[in-house]
Amino acid sequence: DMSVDLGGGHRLPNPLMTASGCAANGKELHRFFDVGDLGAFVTKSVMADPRSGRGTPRMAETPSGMLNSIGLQGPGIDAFVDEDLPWLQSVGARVLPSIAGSSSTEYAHVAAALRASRAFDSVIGVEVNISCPNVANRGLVFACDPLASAKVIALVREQLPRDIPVFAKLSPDVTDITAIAAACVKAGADGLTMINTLLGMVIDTDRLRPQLGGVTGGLSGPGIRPVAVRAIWQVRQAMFEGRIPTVPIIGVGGVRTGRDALELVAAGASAIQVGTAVFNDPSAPVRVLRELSDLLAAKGFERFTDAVAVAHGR
Ligand code: RRO
Repeated sequence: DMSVDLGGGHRLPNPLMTASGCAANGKELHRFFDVGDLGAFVTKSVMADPRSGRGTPRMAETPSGMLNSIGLQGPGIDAFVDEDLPWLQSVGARVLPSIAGSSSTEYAHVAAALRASRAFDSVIGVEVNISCPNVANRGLVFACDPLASAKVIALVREQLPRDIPVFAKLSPDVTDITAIAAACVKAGADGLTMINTLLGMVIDTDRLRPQLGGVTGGLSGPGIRPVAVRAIWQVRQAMFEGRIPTVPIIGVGGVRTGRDALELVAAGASAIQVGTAVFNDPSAPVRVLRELSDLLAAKGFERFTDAVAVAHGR
């Protein structure tokens, strides 16, 4: 039994999710596996208006992972609720929409529009992306400031019914991630997603110029897994010590195998997202689920939640 409940009474059949951004609305991945088989499908962050994103090239590969400077490309919330969400509902997906904004009122507007959607029944929670590294001005990364984070979370929380858990997606690019986590949970976040990409940069040494159109980009993939493990562990430890109210953590960062997923669970996560790995193996999320399930069975666990309880009992 791999099922898990992350709040709001929505029992997910398993803890595996896509990571936001790696599969915009699900159609790309549905060619490779049934997105309804995931615990939940997480969308690319959606903002109020359509956006074309930053200049190209917007992706670069490095030995430790991938850099992206997409810059919040997307259809805007109206097209999302008219087309993307109904399609996800039609294939039986449980959806965790990721939302973004350049002001707290934009986040609130996007959340309210989601709630008014005819396909809202497919939504099992909302992931609030306060940590995109590719906003025009780094000063606008809400997740670098506890007060700004709290304001966004509180406003989004107000727009949504109680049975829709709100997850705050945190940035690893902060001095003390436990302070941001505490601010989000105290403002009403029902859970945390950790972590977004780590700000990085690649230079083309032939041209002696930055490789990405956006100059800097977010690093994802194998190189950030130890950062995710550290961040999740620190926040879980703070919950254990009573410094942060205990809420579920969705772990994300460089997961490519079932063993990687188990590492994030052991650090403190109760669900797992797979992102960059889908670029080499589009079915990676369901493969990781199978591998995690086999690994837990080999360790004698009958239920995923038993493994979570043992891992988090420190
Ligand atoms: O669109 C992006 O450039 C982007 C976003 Br919103 C994010 O949250 N994380 C990331 O690495 N890229």
